[in-house]
Amino acid sequence: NFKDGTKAAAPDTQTVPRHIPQSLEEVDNGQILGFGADLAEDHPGYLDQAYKDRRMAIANIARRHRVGDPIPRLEYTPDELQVWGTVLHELRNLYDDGACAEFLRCLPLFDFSEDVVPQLEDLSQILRRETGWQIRPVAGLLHPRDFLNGLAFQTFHSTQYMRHPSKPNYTPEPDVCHELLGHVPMLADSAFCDMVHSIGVASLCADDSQIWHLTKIYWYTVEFGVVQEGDEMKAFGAGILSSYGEMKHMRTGNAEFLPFDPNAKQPKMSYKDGYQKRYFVLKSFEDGAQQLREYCSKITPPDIMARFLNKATPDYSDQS
Ligand code: HBI
Ligand code: FE
Repeated sequence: NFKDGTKAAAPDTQTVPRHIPQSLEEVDNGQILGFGADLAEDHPGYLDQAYKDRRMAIANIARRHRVGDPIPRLEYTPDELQVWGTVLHELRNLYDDGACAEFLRCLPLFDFSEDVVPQLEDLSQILRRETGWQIRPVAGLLHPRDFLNGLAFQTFHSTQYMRHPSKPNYTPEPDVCHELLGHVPMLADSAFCDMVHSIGVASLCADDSQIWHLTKIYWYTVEFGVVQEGDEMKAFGAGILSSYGEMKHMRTGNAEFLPFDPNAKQPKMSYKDGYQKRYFVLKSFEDGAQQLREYCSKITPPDIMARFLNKATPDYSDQS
């Protein structure tokens, strides 16, 4: 799970009105927090110069990428492919039992195989077709405001590098396995997308403390959310869907399950001390989307709500 970069919630001291991004181009994808190419001492790749060079090369693809251009394809190394294969193999066995129905419906659209690391560009095209969402490459952990603002433009910022091969079951930061197995399949479901979109729209006019609240909402839904199906709890959060241990932990019922309420004070996020102690439960994505639209309307002027939320699938015709 993420190590840092999400604690930048200083009190809002600015006096001039904040500029609200009018297009995805205005959402910064360059301000990377936490690990850039300088990995921290406790990162599994800290002493591996070849790994750091590789990370730098991949980060440069993201820095050079312009909205509307195809995402450059990466030739993954045998080491990287091995990691992907191992992770996919392990997780696949858990999905039938632990993943929500929407995830199971969407996963086959992507045709994942242990023999090839999927390319962001191909997945982005599938998402555009299914829900109108798209992927934009990013070098690492983005500032929360920029990351959340991207969601308002139906854009998911995704890393493209692989976790370190010494620890296939662990990464302290998002990597391509987490993004592609945890996040991307859910973004092919339109009810889920509506819910995430509302979080993004709410972030456009949010002050810094509201951004912090939305970061927690994002954490307890998109990263670690569960949805009730009959009398069972099924995972839709990417942090569960991309972690063998987290999925087992959630399914064996040693944690607490509480109803999701975006208006309530959200508990402190824990990402250092093992698995989640509590999960928040949605009745459905339609229900979650409704709750989040109501929250959004409290902090977002009606004209901005209308402009962003009533819009049909974005028009990509000028980008091809
Ligand atoms: N950046 N690249 C990337 N991926 C994330 O999942 C992510 C992020 N920045 C912030 C973030 N997640 C969350 O802490 C929330 O602010 C949304
Ligand atoms: Fe994530």
